[in-house]
Amino acid sequence: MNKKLLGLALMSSIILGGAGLLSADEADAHGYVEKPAARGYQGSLDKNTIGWGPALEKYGMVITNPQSLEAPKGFPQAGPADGRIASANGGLGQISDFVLDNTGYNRWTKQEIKTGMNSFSWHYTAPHSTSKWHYYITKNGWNPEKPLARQDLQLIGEVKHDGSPASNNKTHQVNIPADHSGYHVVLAVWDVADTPNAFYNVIDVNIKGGGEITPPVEVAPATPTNVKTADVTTSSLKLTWDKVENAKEYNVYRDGKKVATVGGTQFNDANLAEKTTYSYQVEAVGTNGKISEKSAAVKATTQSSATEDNQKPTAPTSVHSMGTTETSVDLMWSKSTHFLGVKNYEVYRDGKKVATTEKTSFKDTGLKANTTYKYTVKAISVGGNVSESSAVFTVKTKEKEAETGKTTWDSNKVYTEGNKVIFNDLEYQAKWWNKGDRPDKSDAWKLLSDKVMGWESNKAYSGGDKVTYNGKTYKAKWWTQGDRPDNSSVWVVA
Ligand SMILES: [Cu+2]
Repeated sequence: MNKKLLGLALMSSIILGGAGLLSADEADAHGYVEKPAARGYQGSLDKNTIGWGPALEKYGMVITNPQSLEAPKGFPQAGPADGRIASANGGLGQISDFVLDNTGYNRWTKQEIKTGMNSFSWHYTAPHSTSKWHYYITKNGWNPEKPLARQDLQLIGEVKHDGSPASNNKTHQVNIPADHSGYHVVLAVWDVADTPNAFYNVIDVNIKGGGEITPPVEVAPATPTNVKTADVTTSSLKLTWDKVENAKEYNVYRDGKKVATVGGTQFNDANLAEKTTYSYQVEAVGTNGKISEKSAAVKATTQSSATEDNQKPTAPTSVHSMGTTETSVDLMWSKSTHFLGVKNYEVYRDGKKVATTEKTSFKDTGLKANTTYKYTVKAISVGGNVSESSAVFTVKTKEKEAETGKTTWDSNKVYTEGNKVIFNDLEYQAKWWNKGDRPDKSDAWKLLSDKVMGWESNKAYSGGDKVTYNGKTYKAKWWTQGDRPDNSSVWVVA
C-alpha cells in the first residue's frame, strides 16, 4: 500500500473538528522557545521541509501555532498532567495534539547543546506581563520511551520577573548539569502574571559534555551601572540599569532593603506612598553565585495626587485575542503608563466605543461569524486625560460549521475529512486532511457530482472511483495510480 495514503488515512482518523479550527494565524497565544528550538516550534519548521501532512501527523496542530502550548500555572504542583506535559494538556485542545507527548529515543529532532551555561531564547507573540520562567531537565537514568512525568524532571533554573512585559527578558542563561550527556528533554515554563496560565515548551536536546565546559568564572560580576528611574507616578516607578556580563539575576534594594530579584534589567516598583523620596540600589548575582558590589544609590520622589493631571497616558500596546469563536473575541492588551496612574481603558470596535474597563482585557460578544472586526484601545488617566489609540487589531471571527459546507476550493486552505468544495463546477468531498491538493488531480478528494471524468495517468484513485477511458467507464477495485484501465486488473468495466 502507498505509504502517503496510509499516513493520510491515519491523519484523517486523528483530526477532529471542522476546517474552521485550522487557521494558521491565530493570535490567541503567546510564545515559544525559539533557540534551541522547542519541539512544537521544530514542527512548525518541519512542515516547510517534510510537508504539512507528515508534520501534522508527527507533531499535531502545534505546527500552525507553536506559541499555543498553554496550561494552568503552578508547575510542578499544578500544570499539565504527567504524560501530557509536552502538549500542555493537548495545547489547542484537539485529540490529535497529544501526539506531541509521544516518546521514543529516535522520535524527535534533537538540538545540539553543551553542558554548562546555555542561552534559551523565547519568541513572544504577545509579551504578557510575567512573574517568572523556570527550567527543568530530565534526570539521569530517565527512560526516553516512557511518558514524560514530573518525577523525571529536576529544576535547573529560575528567572524571576517583576510583572512587567516578557519582552524585556527574551534570553535566559540556564545551567545544563555537567553530569548530563546524550538525549535529554528540557522543559521551559513561562508563568504569565495576569492570567491563570503558563506556557510549557519541551526542547529535545543532545548534550555534548565532558571537557567542553569553559572553566567557571571565579570573580564576582561587575557592579551594575546606569541605574535610572522612570515613569514615576504617585505610587509606582520603573527602575532600569545596564546588563552586567555573567550575571544570572539582579537584587534590587529600596532604602537598603532587598525588595526583588529579577532576571531582566528592569524592575517596576509599586504600592509606594505619594510625595515620598525613595533610594534604590542594584547588585548583580553572577552565574557562579558570586554577588557584585551594590550600585550607587539613585533617588526618586513619587508624585503628589494633588498635582495637576496635564498629560496623556501612553497608548495601550499588544492588543490581541485570547480566543476567538463564531460570536466572540477575547481581547487583551499591555498596560499603559501615566505619571499619576491609569484609571481605565476604553475599547473601540470599528471606531465605536463598546466598553470601559479597569482591567487589561475585555471579551466582546454577540458578534457575527466569519466577519472581520477592527479594535483599538485607549487609556484614561486618573485626571481624565485620554491616550492616543493603540495600533488597530484586526481579527476575524470563526466560520460557522454549516457555512464551510460548500465553498470554492482554495489552494491555501486546509481541509479535513468531510469538507465539501466546488471546483470547476463539480462538487468534491475531502477524504482526509489536505492542503493545496487540487480536487480534480488528487485522491484526497472524492467527486460527489454525478459526472465521470476521464482517466489520468498521474492521478491516484481509491477503490470505488469511476473514470472513463476510450469511451468506456471503469471502476477502481482499490487504490491505484498509473494503471491503465484497459490494461490492469485494478479496474473493472462498470
Ligand atoms: Cu493574552
